[in-house]
Amino acid sequence: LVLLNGQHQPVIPSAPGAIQRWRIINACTSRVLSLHLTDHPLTQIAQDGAFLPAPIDRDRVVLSPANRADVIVRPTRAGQYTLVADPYQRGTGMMSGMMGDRATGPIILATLAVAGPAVSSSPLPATLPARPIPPGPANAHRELSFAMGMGGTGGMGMRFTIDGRTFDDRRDDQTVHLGSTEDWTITNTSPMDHPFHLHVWPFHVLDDSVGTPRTATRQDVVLVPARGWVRVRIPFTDYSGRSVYHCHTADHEDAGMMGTLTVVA
Ligand SMILES: [Cu+2]
Repeated sequence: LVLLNGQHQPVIPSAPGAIQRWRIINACTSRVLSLHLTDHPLTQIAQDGAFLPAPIDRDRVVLSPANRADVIVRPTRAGQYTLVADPYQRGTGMMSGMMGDRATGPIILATLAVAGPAVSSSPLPATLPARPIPPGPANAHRELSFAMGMGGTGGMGMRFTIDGRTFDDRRDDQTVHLGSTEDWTITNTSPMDHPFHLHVWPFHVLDDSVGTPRTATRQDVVLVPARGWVRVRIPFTDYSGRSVYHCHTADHEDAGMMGTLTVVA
């Protein structure tokens, strides 16, 4: 069961021509939401709370756990529009079957009910105040490897590791100098996707192994494809101190798929 603001399939009233801004947060523990609104584009203006360079009409917005998207919805005609989360395969082959991704059909999240007299609203701005990507070359490159294997606690179940290790808050996994810009390549040797999340320092996605269109803005969660990789550019500005990065699939994080990061002045 997937709820929207604690409600099952709520109705969102609107009028023809009226603008609504929806900030959609994927608060699911492990589900990737592949969202579309029937017969209507989702005009995305922000990702993870940061403006895109310009509004973009999308047929579909894909949010991994903890991703956020701000979308503008302006129906031109009266009618019923359905917000749907389509099935999304988080893994390949056997893993996908084990995770039950195939068994899940489309999920209706809400209905936009458009009725009444038309209203006029001002056009969207052509450009938005996005932060540009920090120029390269980066001061340093790092590689992180997300992996899964057999033999979790007590030898049973799965192990979820980053660079072969599970989380230990007494260990410093990465040490970075304040003010530096780094390119990190996060590889995923496992047969399922892992959403990489870094606290405190948002990043630009440079590239990934499956050609996902870039958001061209700062984000703080990115899906690392099964048996693939993502490359991100991280400006370590503003704050020194200790923080963490982790998989945002909650059960993987709980099993130790997390590391520590120390930014030193
Ligand atoms: Cu994971």
